[in-house]
Amino acid sequence: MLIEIPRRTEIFGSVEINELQRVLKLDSGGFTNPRVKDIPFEELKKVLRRLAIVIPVKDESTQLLDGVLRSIPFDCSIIVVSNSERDKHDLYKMEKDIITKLHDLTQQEILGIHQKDPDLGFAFYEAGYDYLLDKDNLVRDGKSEGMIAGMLLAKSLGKDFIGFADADNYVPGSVREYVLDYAAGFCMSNSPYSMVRLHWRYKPKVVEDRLYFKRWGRVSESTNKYLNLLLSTNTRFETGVVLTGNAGEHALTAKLADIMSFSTDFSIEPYHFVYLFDVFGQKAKEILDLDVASSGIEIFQIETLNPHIHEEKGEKHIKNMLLSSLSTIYHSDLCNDYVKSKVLDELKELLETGEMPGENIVMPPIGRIDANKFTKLLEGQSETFVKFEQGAIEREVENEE
Ligand SMILES: Nc1nc2c(ncn2[C@@H]2O[C@H](COP(=O)(O)OP(=O)(O)OP(=O)(O)O)[C@@H](O)[C@H]2O)c(=O)[nH]1
Ligand SMILES: [Mg+2]
Repeated sequence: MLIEIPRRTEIFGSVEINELQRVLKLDSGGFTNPRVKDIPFEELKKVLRRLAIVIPVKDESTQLLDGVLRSIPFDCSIIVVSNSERDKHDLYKMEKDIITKLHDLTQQEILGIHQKDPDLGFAFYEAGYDYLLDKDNLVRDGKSEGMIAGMLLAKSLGKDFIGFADADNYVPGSVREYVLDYAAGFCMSNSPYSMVRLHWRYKPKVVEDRLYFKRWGRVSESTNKYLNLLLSTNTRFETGVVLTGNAGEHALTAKLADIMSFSTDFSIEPYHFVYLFDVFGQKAKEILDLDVASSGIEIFQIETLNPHIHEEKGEKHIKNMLLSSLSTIYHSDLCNDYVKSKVLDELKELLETGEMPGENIVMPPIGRIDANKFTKLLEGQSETFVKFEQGAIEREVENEE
C-alpha cells in the first residue's frame, strides 16, 4: 500500500494525534519518497494474522452482512456480535447460518454470539463486570456493549489488534480496504498503544435522483468541531486535527483496549478521544500508567480510497448520535464554560429550555477480565455461541514442512 506520511502530529500529553493521511494506492511497487510510505503486502499480511474484526449487527439485511463477512481478508478472525431480533423472526438464526456456511466454504476463523444470550450476561457477571448488564443480568442494548463482548472474544483468541466493521455496508470491496487500512496504521505505529480511525473520502447520498458525493455528515462535522475546540481551549493553540470523532470504522491494539473506558452505545467513538484527553492528556491529574506515559498513545487517521455507502437509519438516529456525541464532550473534565456554552447552542433544538445534556454511561476498562475464562464460560454452555476455527492454515503449514 502507498500511503501519505502525516505532515503534522499534535501532541497532547501522552496522546499523539496524526493528521489525516490519504491512501494513494492500495497496491504499490516499492517506490519510496519522503512524503509517502510504501507498505509491502507481506507486512500488511503479518498484521492481518494478528487482527480480529468485530462486526456489531442489529437487524441488518442478511445480504449486507453476507457481503461484509465475505470481504474480510482470510487471515483475520471475524467476530459477529448480534443484537438482532429473535422473537417475531429469529434473525440471529439466519445470521448463524450465514456464518456457518461461510466457514464451511472458506475455513476462515469465525465466532458469533447473540448480545442477549443469558450465558453472555452470566460470563460478564462472573467476571465482576456488571456495568453493561440490565436488571435481569442480560447485556443491555447498545452498539458499544456488543463491541465490548467482541473485544473480549478477540482477546481470548490471543489477538494483538482489534478492528470494527459495520454490518450495513453495501460495498464489500470497501470493507476489505478498511481492514487493510487498519493494518497499514499498525505497520506505521511505534507504540503498543495505538488506534487507527478511518475517514471516508465521500459518503454518497441520493439527491434529486442522482448520487451526490458528500464529504461530511452533520454529526461528524459537529463532533469534530467540538473535539477540536476542547483541544484548542486547553492548549491555547487552535487546531483542526481531529477529523474522525465518530469513526465507527476503527481499530486499536489489544493493549490499548485494555486500558480504555468505553461510553455506551454510539457515544463510544467520540468518547475515545474524550477519555484519552482527560486521562492521558497534558492536564491529566495523575500519571495512571507509566508504560503508557513513556510509550505514548498514537492515533492515526486515514482517509479511505473508497466511499462509504451504507444503510440510512433516519433523522431520529442522527439526532441521538449528535446528542450523545456532544454530551461526552460537554462532560469532559477539560470542557470549560465557553465550550459548554457552544455545545449547548449547538444542541438547543434537541434539548428543552434549561435542559442539560445527560451524562452517558461509561464502562471501566476490560483489562482485568480474564478473557480465556470468560470465553470458556460460553463454550459448550451458550445456546447462541459459535466458534469455528481456521482450517486452511494448518494445511499450508503441513505443505511448507
Ligand atoms: N451488537 C450490536 N450492534 C448494533 C447495535 N445497534 C447498532 N448496531 C450495529 O452497529 C453498526 C453501526 O450502526 P448504524 O446504525 O449503521 O450506525 P452508523 O453507521 O454509525 O450511523 P449512521 O452514519 O447514522 O448510519 C451496524 O452494523 C448496526 O447493525 C446493538 O445494540 N448491538
Ligand atoms: Mg451505518
